[in-house]
Amino acid sequence: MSPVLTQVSNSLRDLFEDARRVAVLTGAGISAESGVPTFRVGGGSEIWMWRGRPVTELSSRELLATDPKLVWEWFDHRRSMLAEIRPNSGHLMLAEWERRFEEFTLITQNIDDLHQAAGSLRVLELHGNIWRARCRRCGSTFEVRESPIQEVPQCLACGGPSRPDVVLFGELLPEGVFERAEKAVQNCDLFFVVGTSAVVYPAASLPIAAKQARARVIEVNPELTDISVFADFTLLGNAGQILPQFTQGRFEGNSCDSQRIN
Ligand code: BV8
Ligand code: ZN
Repeated sequence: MSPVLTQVSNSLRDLFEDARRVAVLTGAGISAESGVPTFRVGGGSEIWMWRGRPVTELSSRELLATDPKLVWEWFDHRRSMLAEIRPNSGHLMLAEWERRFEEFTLITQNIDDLHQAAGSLRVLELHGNIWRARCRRCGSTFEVRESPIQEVPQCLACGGPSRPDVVLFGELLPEGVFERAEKAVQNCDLFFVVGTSAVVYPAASLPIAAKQARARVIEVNPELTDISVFADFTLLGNAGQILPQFTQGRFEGNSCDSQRIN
């Protein structure tokens, strides 16, 4: 089992300062401190439910085929929550890291646009974006910022019906995005896995790809996950508190290494 720490140690800071190519994969957990519900609550036992249905059904290709209006209502419910929500220190820190490293790739499973709101300029959105719609007739995409929506938004190009421009369960990821993410994690020095239960594929395969290549893998999560075994270090804590420690002052001596748990 890799070292499990509760604070960033001086040796981790050295790794951070020496890194030239860094990649980060984020999941719902990085938005939790902003007040956005995660998909798995209570340590992964229960799944987010709405109108008596689990998120895996509400965000599924099948439901879009049978009840597109309900799918829009589900995403509009989440958009109305997000309208008042701001990025937290975890998002802001990653936006700062984008400017710090020679090569920096931010890969997110989140559709909440909070990385962009925090100032991240280059975000690989594996699962799309909740503020974009896609025409079901001609495929063109357009922004839909109004929330709640009065009716299903019509395509600006052809007037056809639209759907949220997000990847539903059972759907393929956008062309090329996953491949660019995979290439980044296979060529980086450090790969951070922040706030994800690493259950959903193919996103969850990225930490394994990083490990098989040459990266040192650092996990940031209040709980251990399915990929903790692949991590070189697991930092047990909230992203908003842990990530800033990589650039904050050092501890005297090496006392913090004694923060290991295992
Ligand atoms: C695909 C957008 C090929 C929508 C999402 C049967 C048929 C078809 C496919 C499958 C199948 N069986 C399995 C699959 C594959 C499936 C899959 O993986 N299913 C899972 C449920 C097993 N994957 C797919 O369908 C993908 N496509 O495979 O295409 C294909 C196609 C057809 C047929 C065959 C193959 C598409 C998956 C994308 C789905 N869309 N999002 C929406 O947002 O509603 S996925 C969605 O769920 C998220 O984007 C994210 O990826 C996932 C949730 O995971 P997390 O982000 O990790 O969130 P979670 O709540 O789980 O965990 C939060 C973590 O944060 C916890 O660990 C917690 O401890 C931690 N945390 C909490 N607070 C903090 C914190 N960490 C740090 N700081 C804190 N403060
Ligand atoms: Zn159209």
